[in-house]
Amino acid sequence: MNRIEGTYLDTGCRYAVVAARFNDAIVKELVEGCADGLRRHGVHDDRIDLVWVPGAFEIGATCHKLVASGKYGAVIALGAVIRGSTSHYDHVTGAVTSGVAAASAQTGVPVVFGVLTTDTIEQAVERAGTKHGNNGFKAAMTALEMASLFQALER
Ligand code: INI
Repeated sequence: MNRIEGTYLDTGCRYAVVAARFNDAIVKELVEGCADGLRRHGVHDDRIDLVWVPGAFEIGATCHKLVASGKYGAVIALGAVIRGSTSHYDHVTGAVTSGVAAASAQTGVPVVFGVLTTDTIEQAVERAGTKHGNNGFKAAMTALEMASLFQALER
């Protein structure tokens, strides 16, 4: 049996990070965690492109444009959608989830879903560098693993 899986070793590829400005106090922490994760695994800043978009709704189309360029080994989507008291939450979470999945499926480039979808700001803070770690750092680990896996699958 051939077992094929990715590693956390840097493949030498470029990475793009798409970050939503909405709830930016939280998203900035995710971006920092993500950059920290990539740097600690040998990815120099000149191989990381950081793209800011207004909100999570705009993430999917932006990821699609980036992966379609063929320049990146993986793209990482970061944002924070917080339920609050409106139904806007459901529309935005639905759009960003399907947008990210479609961008990856249509191009064969891994797109990592590092978007927080929480009921409260406290839950988001807990996932942006406090109690539950930093989702941006975890997204960076997934990006390294998926870039390496897809490289192995092409061999
Ligand atoms: N965008 C977010 O990234 N997070 C949210 O919590 C949010 N809420 O709750 O409204 C949000 N809305 C903006 C949306 O993503 C778009 O930027 C906007 O609708 C313009 O298209």
